[in-house]
Amino acid sequence: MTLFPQGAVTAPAFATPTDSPTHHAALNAWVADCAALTQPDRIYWCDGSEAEHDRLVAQCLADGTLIALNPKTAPGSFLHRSNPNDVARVEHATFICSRSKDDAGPTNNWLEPGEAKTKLRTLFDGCMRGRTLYVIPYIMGPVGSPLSKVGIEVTDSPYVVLSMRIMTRMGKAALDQLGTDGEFAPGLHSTGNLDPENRYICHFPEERTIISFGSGYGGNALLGKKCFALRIASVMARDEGWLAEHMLLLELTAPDGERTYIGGAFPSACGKTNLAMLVSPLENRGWSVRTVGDDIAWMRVGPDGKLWAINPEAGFFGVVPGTSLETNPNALHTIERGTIFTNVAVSDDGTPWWEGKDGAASCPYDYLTDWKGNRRNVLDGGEPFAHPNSRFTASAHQCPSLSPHWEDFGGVPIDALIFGGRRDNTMPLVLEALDWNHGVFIGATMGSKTTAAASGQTGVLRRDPFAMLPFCGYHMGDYFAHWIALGESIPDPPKLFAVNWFRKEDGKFLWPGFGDNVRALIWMHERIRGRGNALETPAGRTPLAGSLHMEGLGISPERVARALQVDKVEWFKEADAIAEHFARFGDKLPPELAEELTKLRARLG
Ligand code: OXD
Ligand code: MN
Repeated sequence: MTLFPQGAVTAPAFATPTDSPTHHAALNAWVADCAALTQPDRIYWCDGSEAEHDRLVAQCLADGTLIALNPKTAPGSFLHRSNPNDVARVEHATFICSRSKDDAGPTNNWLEPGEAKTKLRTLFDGCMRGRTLYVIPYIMGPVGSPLSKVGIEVTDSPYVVLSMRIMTRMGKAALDQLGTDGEFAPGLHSTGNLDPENRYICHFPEERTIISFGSGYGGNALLGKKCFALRIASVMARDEGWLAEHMLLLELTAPDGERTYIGGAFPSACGKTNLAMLVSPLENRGWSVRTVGDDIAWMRVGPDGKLWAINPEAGFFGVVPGTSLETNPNALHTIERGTIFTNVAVSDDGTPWWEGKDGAASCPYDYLTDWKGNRRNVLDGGEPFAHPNSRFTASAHQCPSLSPHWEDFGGVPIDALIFGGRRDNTMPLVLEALDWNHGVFIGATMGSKTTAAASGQTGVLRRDPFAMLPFCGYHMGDYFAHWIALGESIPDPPKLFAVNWFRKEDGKFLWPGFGDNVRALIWMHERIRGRGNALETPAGRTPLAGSLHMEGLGISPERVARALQVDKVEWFKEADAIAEHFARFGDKLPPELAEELTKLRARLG
């Protein structure tokens, strides 16, 4: 495999296979190729050990990449401040470089692969001079699982190395899994000089390769996550008949011990981590939720005919602001120690702080140093102290609600899939799809208000099919067709649902959300087992009055009814908006989805 085939490059003397811990010839050749182009001072192969971690941390503390936090209030945790121009995913600078433009489809930016490589070649030329080139072998999925896949990230960022060590199974284990001729997805990354004008996150789906330049932000730089586990893996999944999805995974246990596994697609920063780590207010009634994953699911049909899912990640890269004991105690406990915080604020005693941390209580500090490093009086107002997309990076093992099944080799059997978004109106609290194709229609037409997870305007409604708009590595119309086709090939398919925790009335949320969302999950659990009453509405099935578990819910049945309402006037408008959305896909729109729209209109009358 030659990354930059056009133009000869000569590997420098230090980049010989003998310096490498592997006899994997293609891997050694590729690393040598990267080194020849980028001209680092050193090449370092990461082994994933504790000693390596400690050395890197010491180096990052010395050069200011990391700032030590208070060992009492945040033991083993560090703060990283990114360049203020580099705080989120950059969708405008993210490219699918498929051979044919049509394969990228109308929802992706496309660059012709040769043109992209020429551009990248210029940017990478000598960009690691004076720096170390780190080779990160990593596994997405449990070590040794037949569902796992190996990636190699070459980077010049020690922050990326430390973060990949948390987010993936990294180092020697990955090289062992790869052997001397295993397949891997190559990824080359450099922060370059962080010039936003020269920022390119490029994917070459046919070569399963990622090349990312000019950003150190997680979604652009931790190549195992969005780039491999979603954009490249979605193409692999299409080719091989499985699914790579932007979904949380959770385990719901009923009082009788029966378990339901649920996957949930929500756009970025719409509460996936909160739902995955939900604390059930009905725990004392026997209903509990445990976490399997909070962002990505790889799913394939198992021998029993069900869909089985793994979480390919080993940690959480979550949005910090709003995380409190009230909203997500499990996340708060997860990040009590051993966490890399990026772009949060810090108190004078070195305790990390963010908007919403104190819940209903007031901020205990008079002064805070904001995410840009400016010490300000907390009463001064002005910009938030923590960036709205500030993040925590923490190992899954630190999560108190982690399911004992979270790294089962074969994954967990999926009973339900949820599609959710942030919408002020139209979409009810919970809706059951009439059948598989109707569920795919719901996924394909998901709308949600934009958030700070990507650069650009926030709070505007956009269609984000399957929460995959920024992550699907091929033509979205073909992706819909893949979902439709898969329905026919799963003998025992999961039930499909939509949810909307964010519906508003007079500017206020109708539903309390957070832990109380378990009530919608319980209704799903019942529906999957042929119980739980439902009302047929033109949009799908909603819980019949009295069939949602209401014990301890502090709101009136009338308010719940309004949260569940399917308003025909809103849905007429929705149908028109869906028609407009579908028009983008031209003749790639599967006829089954056009038919679903016709059926929706017919049901509306
Ligand atoms: C994420 C995202 O970081 O979706 O998970 O942006
Ligand atoms: Mn995400």
